[in-house]
Amino acid sequence: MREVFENVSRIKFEGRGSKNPLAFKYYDPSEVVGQKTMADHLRFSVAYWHTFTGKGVDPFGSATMIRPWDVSSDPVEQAKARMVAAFEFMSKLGVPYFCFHDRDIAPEGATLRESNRNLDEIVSLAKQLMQDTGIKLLWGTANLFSHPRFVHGASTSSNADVFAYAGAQVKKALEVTKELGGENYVFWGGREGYETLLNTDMGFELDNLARFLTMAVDYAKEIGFTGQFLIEPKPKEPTKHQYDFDVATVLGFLKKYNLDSYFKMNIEANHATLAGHTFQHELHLARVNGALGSVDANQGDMLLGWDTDQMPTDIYTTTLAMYEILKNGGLHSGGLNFDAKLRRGSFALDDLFYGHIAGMDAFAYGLKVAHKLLETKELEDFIATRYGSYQTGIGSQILKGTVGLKELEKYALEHDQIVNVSGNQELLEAILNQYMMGEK
Ligand code: XLS
Ligand code: NI
Ligand code: NI
Repeated sequence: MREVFENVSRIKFEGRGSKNPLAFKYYDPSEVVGQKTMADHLRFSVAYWHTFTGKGVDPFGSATMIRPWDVSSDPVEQAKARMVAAFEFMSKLGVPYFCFHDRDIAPEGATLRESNRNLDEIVSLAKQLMQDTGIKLLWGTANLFSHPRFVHGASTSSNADVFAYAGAQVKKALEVTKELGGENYVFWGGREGYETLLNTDMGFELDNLARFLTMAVDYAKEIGFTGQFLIEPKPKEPTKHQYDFDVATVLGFLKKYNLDSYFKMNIEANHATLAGHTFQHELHLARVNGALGSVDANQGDMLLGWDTDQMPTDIYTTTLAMYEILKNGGLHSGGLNFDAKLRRGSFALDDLFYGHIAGMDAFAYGLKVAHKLLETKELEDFIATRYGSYQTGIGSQILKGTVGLKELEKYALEHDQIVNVSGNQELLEAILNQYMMGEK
């Protein structure tokens, strides 16, 4: 079969000085950092929807992307050609994983039966290509937001038939994820949220969302799907108020419905910033709650209020993200999935490589800096010293639980001339800069 990316061969690591745009400058998959290779730390994944199915459409303009595989007028044939091209791309890029929604890889049919048949046909091709290339499935998911039937949501729709349809779609998506050896399964809220409380019963919709997730947990057990379930928080878009607003909201929701032991988080950088948090904040909060599962690696634009899903190139952000991931003991079954799309003006085929290489290098650089920071423990030591007052005296009694408000009052009456210590934020930022620039 003729190659689509015929001018590109396997992307190699050439190192810092390289001027070759089709080479890695920092990502050397076999380089050992700490206990693991870079490839094992970073577990990169390509997002099928943006990279292969996305066409560069925006609300003001039509498709711009040059995608030579999109030529057949038969949707199933087109999906097959796209899948073959996808595996050529991923092999040449050297990523170990990919992720998909059911409807990215196979076209929606006229009926649910036909959609399922289309999916089966494409899944068997995917299985073959996965065997041939060794590329694995990081996670699968169901698209419960594009079709007009999901106008009012899926499991939180006011229409019970839509709830049922969404259930059928998740059942099938779980089956194919299992069949392809998927290591995780993602629930992103899609249209699970609301536009106005004038027509919405929020409490009822949240109960239904929990009912739906409970059914998914039960079905996974029934079919023996042992991958990790992930919820991907997002505060807004497409609905004004998404129910899975941020990590804190999702943790509270899961606890309320006794679902917390079944789910971890898939944290997306751009969703964090839309929620008014940093990416690091969301990773950190998930980590300290034992819920850091996987990452949608992208970045937003601070001047724009929507989910721009850009390739992650900001090395400060990737460094602090890798800091959290290393402190988490790694991503375990998760990975760094490039849920990122090229800008509409970056329509050439080679841009697909440039974008992913940029993201992979940014995370590889971040990994090395974060590893160094953890090796010297400079930040960790600072933080430990900062909380040192809890190691002795009244602080240690607070931790042991041997004092109450009465004892605290007695202590405070004798120690009411309080001396605080500086937080030294600017000093720490300067120290971080030294690590970023390789001076430490
Ligand atoms: C959309 C989400 C979506 C999920 C998968 O904003 O990021 O792409 O990752 O459904
Ligand atoms: Ni995402
Ligand atoms: Ni996004």
